[in-house]
Amino acid sequence: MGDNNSPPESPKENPDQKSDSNPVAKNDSQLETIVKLIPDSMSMGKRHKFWETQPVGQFKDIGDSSLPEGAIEPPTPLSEVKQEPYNLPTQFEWTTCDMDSEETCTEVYNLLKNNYVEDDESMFRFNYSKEFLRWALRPPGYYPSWHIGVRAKTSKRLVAFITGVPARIRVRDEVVKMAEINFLCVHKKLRSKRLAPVMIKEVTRRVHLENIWQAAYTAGVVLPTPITTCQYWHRSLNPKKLIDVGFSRLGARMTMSRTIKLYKLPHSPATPGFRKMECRDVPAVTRLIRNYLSQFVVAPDLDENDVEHWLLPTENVVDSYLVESPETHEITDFCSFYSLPSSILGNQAHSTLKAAYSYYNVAAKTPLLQLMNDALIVAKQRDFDVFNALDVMQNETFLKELKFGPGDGQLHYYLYNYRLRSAMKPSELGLVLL
Ligand code: MYA
Repeated sequence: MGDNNSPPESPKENPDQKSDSNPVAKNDSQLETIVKLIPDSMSMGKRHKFWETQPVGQFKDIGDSSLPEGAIEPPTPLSEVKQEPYNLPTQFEWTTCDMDSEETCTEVYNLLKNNYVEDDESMFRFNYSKEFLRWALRPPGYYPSWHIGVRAKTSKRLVAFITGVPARIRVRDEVVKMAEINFLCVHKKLRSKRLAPVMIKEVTRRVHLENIWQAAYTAGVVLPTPITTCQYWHRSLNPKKLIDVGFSRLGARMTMSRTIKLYKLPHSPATPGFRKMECRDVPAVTRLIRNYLSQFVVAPDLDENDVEHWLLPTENVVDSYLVESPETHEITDFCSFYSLPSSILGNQAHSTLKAAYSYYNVAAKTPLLQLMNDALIVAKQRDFDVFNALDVMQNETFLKELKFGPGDGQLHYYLYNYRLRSAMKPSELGLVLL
């Protein structure tokens, strides 16, 4: 399989280094974490002037089993939370981005379209749609004050952005109120000026003002300290376009026509009773998903309102399908994917790569392999070029068989102010962030 590119968030692997030269290896149970972090051990060796001051797992503490699991710092009384925003360099000012406003939403969209995550070779850049941003940023109970922008004072141009949305995340048997932090972006011309730490501190302050003290986030870069490190896998749906734009390469001894044949899919799903999720399915889907997610170490605690928001199909944003037993009409299985195109940079023929991202899938009766093959079929019907999936939950059980190929980068998951006693395997993680 010739896929050689991950979604733009994952960096290319660094050269291997010997694991036994790693001074932080303290016990065997941590070996997996450390081995995963070694390709980025440049980052582990380097100082993190900002992150060293934050309540996050520190590299020096990896493998120290005397440290307790749970909050790293206790909450402070709300009256002690700083009431005024952090200071920005004088030429900038804070703005709260009202995502209901078409004008503001367009400004955010354009900032991200031109400055958000790229792959290492700058071939692709995420191009989250406006509808997607509205969906991602306005879940049940969202706080408008957590949609934070920075403007240039004179031109009023939006030059940076960071967001949080509330979520209940279960870690083992404790459900913790958290913020999911996403869309951290600083305009390309303003990079490396330490704006990001100020933005992170400001979002932290605003989260604290709501009496929330923990957060979850992902990044393609290694920071102190991932709770797990996942890999993206890619399933070609439109191999010719993927090869033409440099997303994948023709495999050794493969011709284009053999490659097209290899990835061909049936025209319609195979599972009897496979259909799009509807509003009336929310209670059954909630039961199915809650039960399924209970097996993972870290997973969202979803109620019916969350399921309605996050999983009910929204055109060009999120797609969900389920299996309704033709005999009993019971909802037995569920699969979903979200739509996140990438701009193709500097290609004459194609400007957009249409990518579907595996979201939450539950195979209670139908074999997972068959369910996911049906998901690929409907994604192909909807004209996606590629179907991406992380190796989280039980995804490893279908990736190879369904002709996904590994990407070349990694996605690291983090918790803020919450320590796990040891890192997890990706298969122990039941959380997908957008
Ligand atoms: S991940 C997506 C991040 N965005 C992009 O990759 C888009 C393209 N890149 C950019 O826009 C900039 O390069 C960014 C950094 C904005 C990323 N997460 O201002 P600087 C640290 C956390 O000089 P810049 C997402 O959105 C870096 O290690 N920290 O750098 C989740 C260094 O600190 P230290 C990061 O390149 C975000 C410092 O920033 C990241 O101009 C979760 C340098 O600052 C990163 N992705 O700007 C945020 N990249 O010296 C954390 C760099 O210590 C949330 N840095 O190494 C934490 C929870 C908060 C809420 C808590 C509530 C209780």
